[in-house]
Parts: sequence; structure tokens; C-alpha cells
Amino acid sequence: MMELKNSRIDKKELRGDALEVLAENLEFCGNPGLSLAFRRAASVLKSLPDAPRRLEETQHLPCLGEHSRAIIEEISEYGSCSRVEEILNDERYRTMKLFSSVFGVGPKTAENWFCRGLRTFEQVLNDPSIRLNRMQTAGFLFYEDISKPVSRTEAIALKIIVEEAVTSVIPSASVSITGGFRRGKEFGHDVDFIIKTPEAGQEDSILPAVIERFKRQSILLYSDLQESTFDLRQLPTHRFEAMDHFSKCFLIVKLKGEQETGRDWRAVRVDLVAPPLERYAYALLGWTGSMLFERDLRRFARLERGKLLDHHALYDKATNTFLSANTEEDIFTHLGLEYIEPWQRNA
Ligand code: DCP
Ligand code: MG
Repeated sequence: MMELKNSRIDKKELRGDALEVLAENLEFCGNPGLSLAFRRAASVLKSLPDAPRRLEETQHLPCLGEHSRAIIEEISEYGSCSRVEEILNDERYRTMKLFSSVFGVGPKTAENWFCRGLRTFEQVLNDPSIRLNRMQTAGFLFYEDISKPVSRTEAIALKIIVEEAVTSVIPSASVSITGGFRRGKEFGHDVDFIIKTPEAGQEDSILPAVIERFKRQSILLYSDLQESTFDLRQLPTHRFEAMDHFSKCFLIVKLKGEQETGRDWRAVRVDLVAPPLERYAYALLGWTGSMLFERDLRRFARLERGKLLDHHALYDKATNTFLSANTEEDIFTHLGLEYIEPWQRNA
């Protein structure tokens, strides 16, 4: 039996961190398929109550391919994995990671900057041939603040601010925290909110009104409003599309409170989504995540149940009908599953 001999092993490595480095690198190299396989394997390791102590303990685990197991074995024997170390020291990986940590900079832009020979923020900001868009400009301007994790306490403080703005426009509307915080996470990179509006059409007017209010309160640092492109008749997509078609906005807002920096506020990334009432449950399920959970649930719906699920709807291919749902429970029932609590969706 193969024991995990090295007592100095950083357990995080065996909890999937090493596999995440591989996944991230594959993403940067434009190989999303293989990247996803490593993300799944990492997620399985993270879901275990303890890091595996023996290689054999990983044998029965799902989603752990030969490649992932070989890496676990190497880490267990030598305390590290040479391929992972190589990636962590690789100039391209390091630069791509740095650049794509800026709000508004995706892998394509990061690669473009890297290929131009740029390696630091200073070089990017001083390069006269680079024109940053509005989002990237805000990304650099508030980099320090928005790179800092947002705490649950801060998320709750923001909820009060969003709620106040929403109900001042539509008193019977309601606001719920979604994303990682709804899954019980203590920290997030942003705070996601979903807005429930009681009457048809209000989902399109609420976000511009909230943005206006934040502006008047001088707490709006950045906003990108995306109007709805949602069509009730559109079938859920076969592909996993990250973005939904609902009315939504990506914001940076000022949150008041003493900071280590000595300032009395910090900048926080906030996302708001406002779906039409009849699709609220689907939007809530889609925005609660995690991304891997969403992916797997949609895959299950398609392969095991012959149904198409996305952020907007559930469609039964056998009867060619949309299945209506008032709550997330209804959706799980349509799929023949017991209700899965948000905290159980941290895949
Ligand atoms: N989501 C999605 N497609 C996207 C982005 C998000 O379906 N392109 C869904 C799944 C996510 C949820 O919305 O879980 C919120 O997105 P975040 O990126 O904010 O992810 P989390 O809230 O899960 O993580 P974090 O704690 O880092 O904010
Ligand atoms: Mg989030």
C-alpha cells in the first residue's frame, strides 16, 4: 500500500491546489476541455473532509483521472510535483495570472500584452500603444481594493444598501444574496444579488434606477449596465454559456467603513441581476453556482433526463414544453432530484 510518506507535504497541494494550477495553466493555453477535467478533480479533492493519506484512498473517487492521480502520487512521494513547480515558475503563466487578475482583462488581452513583451502593470500603463477600455481602467484604478476578498459582513452591509435602493423605487421588490455567499462561503471576490420584481417589465427599469440612486449617493465608482436580451421562447442552450440574457449590471461601489489603508471606505465589486418573475427560480439557481455545479446539473438534465436546463428555463425535449417553476425546489422536482441546498453546491 502506498503511504503518503512525506510529512512535510503542504496539505493544500493534496487538496487540489496543485491540480488547480494545472487547470489554470491549461485555460491560459486555450485548452478549456482538459482544464475542466483538472478543475473537476481538484473539486473532488476539496470536497473530502481530509486530504487523502494514501494513494489508494483516491482510487474510488470520481473524476480523478490517471494524470491527476500521478500528480497526487508525485506530491505524496516528493512533497511537490515538478510539472506544477515548472508552471509556477513559468514567466508566461505568471504574467498571464497577473494580467488576468485585473477586472476587465480576460485571457486574450493578457496574452496579447504578454506577446508584446509586457510583464508588469507599470509597463502596461506606460505603453502608449495600449488603450485600456473603461472596465480595465476601473480595474487598474481600484485594483488593490477589488483584489482583496469581500467578507460576509461586508456582503451583508452591501445588501442593506442595495435593498434600500431597490425598495425606494419598487417597495414590493426584494433582494437576495446569491453566488458564493448564498452557498455559505465566508469570502468572495464580489457580491452577487438577484432582484425579484413583482410586475412584468419592472425587471428592465429597476437596475437603471438603482444605478442612478447610487450615483446620487456618490457611491458609484463604475457601472456597466447590460440590458436584457432575454426571449421567453428561446430554448435553453446545449452549450454551457456562462452569460445569461437577463437585465444585469456589473458595478464597483464604495462601501463605507474604516480600512487598514486609513481611508474610510473601500471599493467592492457588485453584480446585480433582475430576471422576469416567471423565470426567477431559474435565474436564482443559475446565479447561485458554483460554476462546476451548474455545469454538472445541466449535463445531468440533458443526459439523464432528456431536458435542457440553463439560467433561463428547463425544457422537456420529450414533450417539447417549457417546465414552469416558482421555486428552486420545483426545478429539482422536475429533474427527479431531491432538493440540493445551496451549501451543498460548492463543487
Ligand atoms: N455565473 C455564471 N456564469 C458566469 C459567472 C457567474 O453562471 N459567467 C454564476 C455561477 C456563479 C455565480 O453566477 O457561482 C456568481 O458568479 P461569481 O463569479 O461571482 O462566482 P461565485 O460567487 O461563485 O464566486 P466568488 O466567491 O469568487 O464571487
Ligand atoms: Mg460572487
